[in-house]
Amino acid sequence: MWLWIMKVCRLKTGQNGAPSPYGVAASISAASTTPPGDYTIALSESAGNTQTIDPAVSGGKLDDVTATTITVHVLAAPSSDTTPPVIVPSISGTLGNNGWYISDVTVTWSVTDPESAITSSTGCDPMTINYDTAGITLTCSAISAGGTSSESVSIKRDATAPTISASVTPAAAGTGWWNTSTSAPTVTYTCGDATSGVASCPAPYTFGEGASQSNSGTVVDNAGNTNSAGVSGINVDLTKPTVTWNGGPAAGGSYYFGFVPAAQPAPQAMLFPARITAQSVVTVQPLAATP
Ligand SMILES: [Ca+2]
Ligand SMILES: [Ca+2]
Repeated sequence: MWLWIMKVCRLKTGQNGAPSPYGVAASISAASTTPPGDYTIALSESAGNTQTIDPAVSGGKLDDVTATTITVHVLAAPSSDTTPPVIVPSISGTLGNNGWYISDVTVTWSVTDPESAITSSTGCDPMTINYDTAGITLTCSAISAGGTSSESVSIKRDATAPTISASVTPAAAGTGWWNTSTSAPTVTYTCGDATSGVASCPAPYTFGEGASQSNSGTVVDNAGNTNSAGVSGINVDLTKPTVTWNGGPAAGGSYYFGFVPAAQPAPQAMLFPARITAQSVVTVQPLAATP
């Protein structure tokens, strides 16, 4: 609703040229859709001392006035709304850990004002965040006759699984087994995550003895996404084989092999060094066999 304020700018001129003691009366009305502003309206006297002032206004009436103008100031009506719009965000998506979303996130806004119309708003259209981000802030602002208000939301999205790889050291022996020569194998995990970061990565694991062993681990990022890796087919034998003699030489015993020359008189013994060195002594010991 607009408020009309009227000013009459010129008094009637009397017969002798002196200002008339009489004022000029007029009444003006306008539609509520008339925009605020200053309106200069030309006045002229007409027969019967009645004027229609402007097509936009009706009922104008002047009494015996000389040609002049009046200025009408149209002001906006004071608003009865003293509160700005109410803005409520709505967020849809799958929330993971630590405030991170692990899916696409759609943000919509409810903008209302029960007392007056929303005359303008910015940033209040629905928006979908379909990419990983460490943080984006969305702001909706709206204006009504009650004032301006704005609300913001911050979105963190990580919908990408962390990375993980497993490696075994040392390498196996040529037989494909880890043995006393290689020592026990250890699997080590390497983890990474681009957006929210790694929350936990599996610790290294050292295998004991056994065939066809396996081990796996799971990495978790700060948003709660997971990924796994592992190794399998790990054969470990760290125990040397045992040898049992059934008969024959005993472990630790010493035996002569080869030709044992007959005892010779000392002077002659010096003549047969080759025969003496032909004999050998073998000490029997357990073998350090490998699988
Ligand atoms: Ca309001
Ligand atoms: Ca991630």
